[in-house]
Amino acid sequence: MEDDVIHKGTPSQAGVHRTYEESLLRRRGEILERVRQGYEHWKQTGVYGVPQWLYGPPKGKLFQVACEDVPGFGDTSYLEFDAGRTALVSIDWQVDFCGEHGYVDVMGYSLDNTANPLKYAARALRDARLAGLLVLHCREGHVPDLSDCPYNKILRSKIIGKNAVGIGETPAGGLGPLLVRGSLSWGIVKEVEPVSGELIVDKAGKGAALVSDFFLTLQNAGITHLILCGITTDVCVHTIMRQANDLGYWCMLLKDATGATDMGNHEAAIKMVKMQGGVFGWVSDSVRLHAGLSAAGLIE
Ligand code: C5J
Repeated sequence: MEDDVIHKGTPSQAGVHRTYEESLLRRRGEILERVRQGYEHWKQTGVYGVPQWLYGPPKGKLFQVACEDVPGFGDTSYLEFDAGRTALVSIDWQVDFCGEHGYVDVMGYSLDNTANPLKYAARALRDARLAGLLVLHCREGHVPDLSDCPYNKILRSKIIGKNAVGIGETPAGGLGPLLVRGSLSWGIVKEVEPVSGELIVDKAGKGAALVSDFFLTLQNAGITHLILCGITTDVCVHTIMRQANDLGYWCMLLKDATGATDMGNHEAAIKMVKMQGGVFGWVSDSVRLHAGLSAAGLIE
């Protein structure tokens, strides 16, 4: 009995030579082979295909949408989507960003640039609903006690706001406190309001990654591809698109269904997406989305 007792551990050579780097190199070989196949497919068809090796068999019908200036300016390629893994993301169409006496109006910007794209966003929403795509709306806003709003964000809004009205305060003629959850000014405008069953994510900031359950919601819904519309192109839309792109989502921005407080910023933001062969994803519009869904028989 006494002989079975271990009085001290015995040195061993096992595991001294790590296989970690070796297995990483094996994985790199597999990935580069998949990329080579994807590249051949694109060369033959002009399509950035859904990687079924990565996501599994399609959960819905596949459809393709023409995207502009990709891989280079003046070129056209097609982005392929699986209708069962695609979400239309409708970003921050709130009175605060495109309606009277809202946050943007109080800062003194014309509402034209942010309200005009509503017509195209409404079309994209209608088509996405008819095609059975998941629709997710988001809203920027803060809890009524402003405990989730950075002090400097409130301060800056008060300094630029007409009559020193900033976040958390109600301007003359306004519908409620600016950018505060539950206020009518924070609500999504009628033209693109959510319908029953659609997802709504509230975010306490411009992006979605650190300040909301946006990505968890998409992940739980099995979403891999995003079609983005909303306001503003250069702020919330761009931030969310960049965050999603970094996480590997395939992002396509509908350029006619998005707008900025400044037209120059809007144009620049669209161009930025297209640089480097699509550094943040792909750019298309509601007309080409309609054509792609229609060609796949998902809508009339
Ligand atoms: C801004 C947004 N522009 N939703 N917010 O402050 O883009």
